[in-house]
Amino acid sequence: MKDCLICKTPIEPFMSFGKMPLGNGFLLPSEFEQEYFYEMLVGFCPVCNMVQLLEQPDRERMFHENYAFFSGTSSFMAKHFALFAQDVIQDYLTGSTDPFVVEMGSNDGIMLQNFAQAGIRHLGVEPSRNVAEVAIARGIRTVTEFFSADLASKIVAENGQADAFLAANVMCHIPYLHSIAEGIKVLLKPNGVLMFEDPYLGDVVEKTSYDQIYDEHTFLFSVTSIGYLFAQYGMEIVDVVPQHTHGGSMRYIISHKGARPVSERVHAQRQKEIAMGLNRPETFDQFRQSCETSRGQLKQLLEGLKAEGKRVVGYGATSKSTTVINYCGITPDLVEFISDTTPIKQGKYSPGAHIPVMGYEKFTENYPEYALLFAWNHKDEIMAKESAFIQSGGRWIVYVPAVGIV
Ligand code: JHZ
Ligand code: SAH
Ligand code: ZN
Repeated sequence: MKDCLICKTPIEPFMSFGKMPLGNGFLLPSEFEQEYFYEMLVGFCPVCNMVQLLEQPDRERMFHENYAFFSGTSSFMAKHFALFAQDVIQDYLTGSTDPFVVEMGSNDGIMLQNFAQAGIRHLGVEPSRNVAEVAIARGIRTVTEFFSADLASKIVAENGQADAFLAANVMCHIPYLHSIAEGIKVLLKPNGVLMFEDPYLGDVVEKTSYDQIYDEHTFLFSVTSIGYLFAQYGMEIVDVVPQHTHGGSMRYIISHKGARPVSERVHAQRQKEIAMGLNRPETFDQFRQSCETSRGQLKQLLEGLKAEGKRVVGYGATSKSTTVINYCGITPDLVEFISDTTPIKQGKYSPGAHIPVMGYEKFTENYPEYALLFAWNHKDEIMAKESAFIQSGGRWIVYVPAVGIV
């Protein structure tokens, strides 16, 4: 039993993935012996409905000066964040003289560059030094720290309150969300908005995309669980906007209670969550069974291809793939190597299973018969540029929403 990180109700896991390494823990052979593992247990809180990890590595193990994920590796995501910034500017900044925007988890500046270019006062809060340095080099104001209630007070003292507090794919990474909510409460102007997006629990359940569960993803959010958390700080969700990014995400727009009208979409999405059973423990027993079925099918497919002597290469050394590879027992004899465009991952080995990670040229210079699409969330972007692979006779292996060859 562990206490729910949001409401302190004691909860039991509905699923164990067993011992897992760090999702972004790409490593060298000299580091194999000391590789870090933790027990990946997932629980559902029947009171606040938050889905969460019951054990998690310390934050410094995950976010540091050698962080492996650079947001700028996807051009589709760069466009997404340009549109996100445009929405913020149009909908929430036009009425303000000298507006101020804070982003938590700003990484290489993929979102804030749009505010910097528009001459809008901004501040990124990004603890992983190597990615933060990319942003700083591009003229984006960034502090290399973890956001917290203490840091929020410092930011206010130095810059005044913010019109908008933004966070993409980071809120769900933070177990100490009470400190974050407290900080945002202090940081936001009376009419300010909090806008954040993260993978949506409804999509994960619907698509059996269990690979969204790994060390960095402490939580899988829903409108219900997020509403519960922020209500404790006198804040409310005023709008929700589903997103196609990262395999199905939700954008939450939150303000101080009563400051803005609440969209009908918020209530409608809560009703959908009830209809999907996201408030019931049985849903997660069912989810576990679906994960087990998916695992069996993927393993069988890869073993069959191996028996036929086919070459299979992984496409995208994603953090998500760490869960799939280790949960399904995918070994270097089933997947020859993983192709990835991120320099810091190349020449290293995948966490746990130690499949080599190679530069993209290794993929193009000798196409395999099959590519296992670990970066399935970037499918449209990838398919659009891989016609030569298909023309060479290559096929894609996918596992979300179902295992198959496409
Ligand atoms: P991608 C990371 O997850 C970690 P990951 C984190 N926890 C999170 O939530 C999201 O990001 C935001 C490569 N690639 O985006 C680049 C190609 O090689 O699915 C990346 O290594 N060729 C913060 O790691 C990986 O794939 C390509 O054409 O699951 C994609 O990682 C493209 C498009 C990507 O996030
Ligand atoms: N927003 C970007 C980056 C997501 S990666 C995108 O959507 O692509 C998550 C980032 O959050 C990492 O760069 C990590 O270093 C950072 N992070 C983790 N904990 C944080 C915290 N407490 N405060 C601020 N950033 C944090
Ligand atoms: Zn709870």
